[in-house]
Amino acid sequence: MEKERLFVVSAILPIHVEKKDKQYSVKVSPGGLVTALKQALYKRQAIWLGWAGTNQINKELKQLILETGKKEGFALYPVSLTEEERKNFFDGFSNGIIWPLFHTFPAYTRFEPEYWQAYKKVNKKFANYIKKLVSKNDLIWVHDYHFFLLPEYLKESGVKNKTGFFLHIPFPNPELFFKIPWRIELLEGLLHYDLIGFHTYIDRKNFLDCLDELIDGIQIKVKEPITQIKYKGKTIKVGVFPISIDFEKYNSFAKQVKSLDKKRKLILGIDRLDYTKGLIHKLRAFKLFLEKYPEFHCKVQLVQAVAPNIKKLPEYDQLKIEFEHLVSEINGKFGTDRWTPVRYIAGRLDFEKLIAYYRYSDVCWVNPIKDGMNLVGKEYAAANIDENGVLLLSEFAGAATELYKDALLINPYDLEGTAYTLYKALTMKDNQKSKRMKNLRKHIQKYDINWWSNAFLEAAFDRKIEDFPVLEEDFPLHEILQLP
Ligand code: GDG
Repeated sequence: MEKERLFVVSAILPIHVEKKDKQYSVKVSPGGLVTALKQALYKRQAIWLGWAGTNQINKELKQLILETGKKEGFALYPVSLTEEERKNFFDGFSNGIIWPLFHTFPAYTRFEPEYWQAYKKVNKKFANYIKKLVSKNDLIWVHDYHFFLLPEYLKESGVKNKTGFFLHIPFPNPELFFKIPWRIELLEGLLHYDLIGFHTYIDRKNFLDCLDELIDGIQIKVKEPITQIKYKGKTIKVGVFPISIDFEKYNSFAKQVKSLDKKRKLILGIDRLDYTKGLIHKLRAFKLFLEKYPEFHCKVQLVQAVAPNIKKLPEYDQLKIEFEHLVSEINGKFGTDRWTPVRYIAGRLDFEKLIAYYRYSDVCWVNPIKDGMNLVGKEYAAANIDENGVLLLSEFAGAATELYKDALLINPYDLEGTAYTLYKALTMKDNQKSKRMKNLRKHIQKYDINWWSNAFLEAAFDRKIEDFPVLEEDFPLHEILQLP
């Protein structure tokens, strides 16, 4: 009997392609999803399908991508898109409609009909690629908001494999979701998956409420841990699987990092440049904090790293300008020749520096307006091995549904409340800090990334990571990808 392999689909492959002097180089990017799936993929006969981040896929690059995957022990397969498809599918439907709306930013949406056409077209394209590569028993795990329609097209093209879907971003309530002109098609598309997974119970509730109001004849039986839906003779499972991190990696790396040359208390922010991350609200609350608590002048510094966003949309340029303006305003108003209140790092920190900041910062400030999960708070706790830090966490991050007891929760819209909670974090007694941090670390260690992958795979396919076939010494890449 043919073995069941794991077939992963994400919009973008977890790689970074560079071209220098007409020579390509390809590296696997150390993003969250790779880490999450590494154990299930590594040296197993898994295939990962996605767009390579460039439209210029030639034979040489394709080969290089295959070889890069091979080194990691799994097959990477690039999907080709035209520039128009890329623009209307990524910038248009995915990041110009779903991303802002699902993160409660309806004013940023543009419901252009050509975006919808591209979304359908690219979902169909992915279905055709999968059809070519999939074997009868493969289990297909699809990731994120780019693929609501994919399982329907897979069925239409005769692919009958089991499919599981995980949404990495929040699911909105009906009032927001109903704005989408193609709302019924999106829900009906999703209902072709065998399992649909969310980060939180709130997301699941929102999804079920939308189904209940929009889909005639649907039967929903809310049950823990897995809810069952019956629709058109099919049973669809819905579950809650809060994603996590590789706790051991952060915990053990933190033991090796060099100490920071610290002159004052550090408040740390690690974010991608995105309007969902609450960066402007954070700076405004910090400004208020400095106004209200002058005793902290010269004694604290907000270190805020802002990693660039690959999404090229006007909202991001605008955000960068506004953010940088506010940094200068705060530093100009409160700073002295010896003290810069906000240390803004424009760009990605290398991993070692990131871990050093996690270990030695007194407070980590996670301030999203809305976030599916947000892994930064979990990483901070895992690397805070001296157990003397405090996590300041927005109640609108998925992580708050798990960490609410031991983090200090904030409403990022409430600037006064946030400034006061920051004050509480900075003045908290050592025994309180260590008690809270111990509890956070215990929870994150128990519910780590392996817990997450296994919980999803078990619910979707009744399989665990170790059930997937291991590769022989010589990786038969061409055979796996059925290439000539
Ligand atoms: C989505 C959902 C959900 C950031 N700056 C630097 C850096 N990072 C790393 C962090 C962390 C990751 O980026 C960001 O994690 P998020 O959880 O915020 O992820 P998103 O990219 O928003 O993605 C989110 C996630 O999917 C998983 O389901 O949690 O809600 O939006 O790992 O460490 N890493 C380094 N330098 C930086 O400057 N090295």
